[in-house]
Amino acid sequence: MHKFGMTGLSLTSSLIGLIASVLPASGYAQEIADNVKGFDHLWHEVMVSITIIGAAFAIIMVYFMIKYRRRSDEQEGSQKPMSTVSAIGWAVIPVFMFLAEDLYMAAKGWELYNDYRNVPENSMEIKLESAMWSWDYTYPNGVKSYNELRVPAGTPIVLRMTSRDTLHSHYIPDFRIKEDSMPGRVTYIWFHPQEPGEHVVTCAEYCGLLHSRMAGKIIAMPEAEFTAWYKAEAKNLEQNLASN
Ligand SMILES: [Cu+2]
Repeated sequence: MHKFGMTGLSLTSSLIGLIASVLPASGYAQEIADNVKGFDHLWHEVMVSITIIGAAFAIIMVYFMIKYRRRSDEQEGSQKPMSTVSAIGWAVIPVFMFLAEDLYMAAKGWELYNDYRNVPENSMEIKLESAMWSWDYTYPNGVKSYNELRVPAGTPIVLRMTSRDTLHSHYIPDFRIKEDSMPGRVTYIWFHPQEPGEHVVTCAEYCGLLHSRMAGKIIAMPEAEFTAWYKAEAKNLEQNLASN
């Protein structure tokens, strides 16, 4: 009996472990996806994959070109035509092998795309209106800034974007994210500055004469420093409004 009891217990606990590992993480503390690592990793995998496949094809082709080259003008090949079955086999099997590889990569791409579209909980929401030729940011407390976005390091940031005039695209290379902004529609991107530091913002959608000058920066600050700056700016804003 005792023995049975133990088995039942360990079975139950391993069942609980299994269920816990299958359940989605939502409901628990949400882990913030690392898009930078994810995209870099996928890019690396794609490069490795095409390099290996490309090199293998090139080596085999060169080997065959030398081995089966024509040695004199009169020489004729002795190879018999392939049977239908082996011709189909040689076409279909490699296609599925490479397709499997492509689908595997594509699945990883979809996963990353989902991360890129799923805004983490407790993100700080900042409005962005792009215009010829500037980035106009508005913080939740009404503070505005132009071409320079200060954010607290460690907090995910979501930009809700629209445009005053034409199409622009808010591109932050360091965070591997880019999204168009356009009049009459709200689009979004989010990023997670984990450390204090500066990051270039640039416009990635040709928007007229000064498109190439449409650059800005994200300044991720230590949280306490950001809070002090944020409060001071809010106070300035209040005083300006009161004096007008
Ligand atoms: Cu632009």
